[in-house]
Amino acid sequence: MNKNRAKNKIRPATQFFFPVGDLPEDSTDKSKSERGIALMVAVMIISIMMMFAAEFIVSSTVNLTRASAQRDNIRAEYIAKSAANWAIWLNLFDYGLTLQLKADTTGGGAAMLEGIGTLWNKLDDAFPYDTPLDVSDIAAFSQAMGLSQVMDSKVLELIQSLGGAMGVKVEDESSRINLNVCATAQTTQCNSVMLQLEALLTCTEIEKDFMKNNDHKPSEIARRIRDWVDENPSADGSGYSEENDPYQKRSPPLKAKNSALDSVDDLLLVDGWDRELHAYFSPYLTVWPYINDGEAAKSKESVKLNINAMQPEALKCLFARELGDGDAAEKFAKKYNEMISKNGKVAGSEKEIKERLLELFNFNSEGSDKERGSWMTTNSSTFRVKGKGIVGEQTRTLEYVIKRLNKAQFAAKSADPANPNAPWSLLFFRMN
Ligand SMILES: [Ca+2]
Repeated sequence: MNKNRAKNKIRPATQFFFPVGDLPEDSTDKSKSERGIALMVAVMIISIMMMFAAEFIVSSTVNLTRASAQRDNIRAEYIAKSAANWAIWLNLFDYGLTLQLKADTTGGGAAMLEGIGTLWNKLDDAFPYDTPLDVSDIAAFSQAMGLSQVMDSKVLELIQSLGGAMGVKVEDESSRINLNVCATAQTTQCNSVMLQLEALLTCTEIEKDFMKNNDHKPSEIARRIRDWVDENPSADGSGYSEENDPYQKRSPPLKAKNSALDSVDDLLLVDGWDRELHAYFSPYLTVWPYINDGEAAKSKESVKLNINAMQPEALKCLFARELGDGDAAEKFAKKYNEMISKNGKVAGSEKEIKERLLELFNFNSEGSDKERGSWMTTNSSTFRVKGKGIVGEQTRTLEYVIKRLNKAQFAAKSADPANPNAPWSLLFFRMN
């Protein structure tokens, strides 16, 4: 009986070891209950295998994405570095050209200088920082600027091969009010900066209303900035008897920094200087150059602003008193624009500065207010250079603040073994 039963046990048909089809009719109840086990085991094995496969696919996709992001990031970094280096090079090329043309006594120099303008400004136009353009446009720009004659063509090919977009910006820091002048305990110069700052904060009716509506007293705000920066602990004209009074009430309590600002954004720590004020006025302010050399700090140069590079609205503010009210601002804008379109600049010499101040504002540099007459210059020494590279989803930015060296500074620096040949010094550096 048992023998016969074993003999009659019929296995289900299989394919690749998996059961397929139905069992024959005569199979017993026991074999019916065993039918699905092989199938379940098989399904489990397949599931596990699929999990491994899916994990493998996900991890290789992630790795691939990360690798290409890394590649794009490095490319973007090189584009940003190229942009900044290019801007520095053009900036210094301009400097050399200006110096050379100034030394040219044949008379041809002055005429050429006006036609040339600043090369770095053109770079700024060609590859706007805020809306970077494709690096493939570099060749056309280089051709138009005649740079192909002084640059190795392989350099262009190399930059183009990086793909992506480039943006450049050069900002003239010598056209902004330098708050760090007050950090060096030179009272005369710091007082000039206070006057400049106050003039900016109370420039037109718009500024006056703005300060009034926000309950700010311009002279007090200016002095709180001075107290925050200058070495001494005294407070004068800031609305407080002690410089630390407003900061001690904060949680945690603070003390005035009593040294140079690291960036204009440090102002947000100063009592009364809020985000709104910051957004409105910070574009006209700088912390560069920080002059910690005693002799240089005593020089009037530290408070001078480049009349040609200054934003016209800030220039207007410094002489708003003479300009008067009514349609004076419109007249100023008209005259200013005429000067720029005719000569490409406001003034080319000390003598011209005086003439232009009289013409634009009816300001007499020889009058009782000689102080303000001495604020203007036609030279710039400090620049902020920004380079941006975008490849795919990756954006890198590079920012330098550089200071051109004069002859004596360059001679001193040439002895520096670390970087003997650069005719500029690096004041600030940031890569993001
Ligand atoms: Ca102080």
